[in-house]
Amino acid sequence: MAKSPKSNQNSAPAPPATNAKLDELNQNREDSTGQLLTSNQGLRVNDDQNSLKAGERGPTLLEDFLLREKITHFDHERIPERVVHARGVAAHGYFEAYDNASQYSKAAFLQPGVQTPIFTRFSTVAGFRGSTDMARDVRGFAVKFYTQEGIYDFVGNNIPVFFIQDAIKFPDLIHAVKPEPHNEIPQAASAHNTFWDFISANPESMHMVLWTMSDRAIPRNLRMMEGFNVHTWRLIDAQGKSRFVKFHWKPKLGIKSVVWDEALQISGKDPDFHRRDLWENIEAGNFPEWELGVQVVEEEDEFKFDFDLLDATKVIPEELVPVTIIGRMVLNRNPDNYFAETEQVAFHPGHIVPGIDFTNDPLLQGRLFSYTDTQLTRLGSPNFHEIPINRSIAPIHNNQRDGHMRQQINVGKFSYGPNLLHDNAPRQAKQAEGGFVSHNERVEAHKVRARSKSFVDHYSQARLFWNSQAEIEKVHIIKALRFELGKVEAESVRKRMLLQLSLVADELASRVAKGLGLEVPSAEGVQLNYGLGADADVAAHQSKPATGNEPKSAALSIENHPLNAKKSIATKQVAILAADGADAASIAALKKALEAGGATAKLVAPHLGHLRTSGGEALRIDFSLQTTASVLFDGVYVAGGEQSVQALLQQHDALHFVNEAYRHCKPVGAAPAGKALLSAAAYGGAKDILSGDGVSVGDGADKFVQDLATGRFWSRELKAEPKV
Ligand code: HDD
Repeated sequence: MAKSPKSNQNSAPAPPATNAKLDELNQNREDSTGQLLTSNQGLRVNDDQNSLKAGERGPTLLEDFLLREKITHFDHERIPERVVHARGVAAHGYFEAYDNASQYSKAAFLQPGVQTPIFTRFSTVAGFRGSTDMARDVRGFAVKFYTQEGIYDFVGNNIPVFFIQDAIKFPDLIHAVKPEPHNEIPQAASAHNTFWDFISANPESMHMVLWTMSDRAIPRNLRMMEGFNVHTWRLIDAQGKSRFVKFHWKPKLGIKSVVWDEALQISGKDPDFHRRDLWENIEAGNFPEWELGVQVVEEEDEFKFDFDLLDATKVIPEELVPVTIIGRMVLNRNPDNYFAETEQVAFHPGHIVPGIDFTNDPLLQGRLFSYTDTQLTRLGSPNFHEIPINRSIAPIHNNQRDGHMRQQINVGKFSYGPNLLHDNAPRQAKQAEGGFVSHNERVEAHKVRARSKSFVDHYSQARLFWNSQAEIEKVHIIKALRFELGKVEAESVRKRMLLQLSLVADELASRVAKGLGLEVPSAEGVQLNYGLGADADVAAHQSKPATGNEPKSAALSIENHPLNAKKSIATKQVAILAADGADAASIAALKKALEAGGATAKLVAPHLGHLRTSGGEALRIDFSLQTTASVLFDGVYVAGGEQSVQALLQQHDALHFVNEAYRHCKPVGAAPAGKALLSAAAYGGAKDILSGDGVSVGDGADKFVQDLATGRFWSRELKAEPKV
């Protein structure tokens, strides 16, 4: 459970959507409004629609420098997409430190009340740039802090653990998860045969894989998911004392996900579902907000846990070390240009400031190499820090020079140090002047290529995660595994996965096995710890099968998560189904109740344009039944008015709309006349629609709004499919 500090939480008014970084970006913004067309050299252009030819019907002349400039620039518009996290969306905002962060860290941006401009990019991992937002995948959660002491990058995910313990395995993991190389199938999903082949032979993945098979991997939107910096880091206080820390972003609106069937459909109906949601909410002033939390462990307590703090496949359960909230982040402005900002932003876990430092987590250590290296390919030059979105607002002075696309004009003849002719400028900064000094950890060791035995237990925390899930969450994990493993062609891989799952929990393995039509194989005599060196003592590194009843941790579940205790309808979207003859009063009453709680309603009708209410009023329709779907909303309400309901009864799409919302366990409501539509939509898995939980007919707006705040009514799914 998160501890709340005595803080100036929410006390500071939201600053206008400008800040030091946004102001600095002004020098690069270009607005053509009212301007004349020019070439890239500033020449005014008279005609850029016709090339220069020898006669109207003759050949184009090589002389046409305007044609050549335009086409050449176009030919070079693309840069390599990120090898992972290619599909992303980002927004500007600010971070504000509460009054309790400075006790742990001397970082200037963590001092009481300090506001720091930030740029946050969310992403999927496996899909290409043009893939769907709704793939079952980890979400990247990367925050660039433009601090007074330079750039600090938080390069995290929405899942607190990782698939592997050592960065040297990352290329294997990513080759396995990306589309298979011979035919580039499947897109925007984890590859089937290769991914599960890798996972089934890599027990350290078992914890993370359960997270990715859970609803965490299909978030409702990016505003309602947690963020984690995964590794254990160090915070260094003003006295130089180091403490271990795990960072968390806690969404103010709680954690919400969709169900898999919705995700599949959203991928077709609106592949931009997440980026659209983020964009529209920021435009509407519903600024997404997260609180930054820390789990702090004193150095002397490093070995008091039964897992290793340096092992990125482990969480520190919040019951063992509570999360202390130390600040908040608000996203309040969309970028001006996707390429210039969201595509060119370059994150790096090695961008740190005094007050934060690394640990020896071998996954983190490898990352510290990878991120600069990848920018050299992607952005093409060691000068990527000069690209406007990457530029620090703290001044930059050093002896680095030249390179492709260098922007800075370094004056003078001194580009080395020490120099006596220029008073040693730029001079090294003392610690007291903010000079960065690495934490002086004592390290004395043999050089070995090895994995620590303290990293070996791969199942206990996977089991803790499984045990912590509510029944509906377990059902979703089982269904996800049946789906994913069902796509695997090799039976040997499916069986090996069942074996791995059985070492997490027998119940998990046997329920998945039922869907695959297989028996769970026996673990006897199987050596499980693959991926060690050829001469490694595999027996000594044998993972321990988890046994006994392990405790639960509420923060690992979505259903039981403390953040979800507070019910709210804020920013939820409701579809009101209506047609000509609808009763304006029922629509107005619902809209008013929704707007009072910060939710919005969209009018969905058989056609676009306007509908005429029973009182003769013209209401603007937001979507036709053909251009939207229930999967894009949080709840569905059928407006009153006999004529309207009769018209909707003639529309298969209207029946499907209601039926589907019910099957996805969303609140369904209707004015009294709308009961007929609900009855007609009661087929298949929705046959008990009129008696189901979270269904309100003629109960007025209040009951529907209450149901909307509750969110989902899982009893329907558990009843419809009792034996999953
Ligand atoms: Fe990574 C991008 C997060 C392990 C190598 N990573 C990237 C991004 C995020 C993460 C959010 C996208 C940043 C953006 O929006 O531009 N990565 C993680 C987390 C990890 C992790 C939370 C484990 C705890 N990554 C990891 C390892 C390696 C990389 C072990 C390599 C050894 N990651 C990269 C990369 C990327 C990247 C290849 C691709 C594009 C980029 O860096 O800028 O360098």
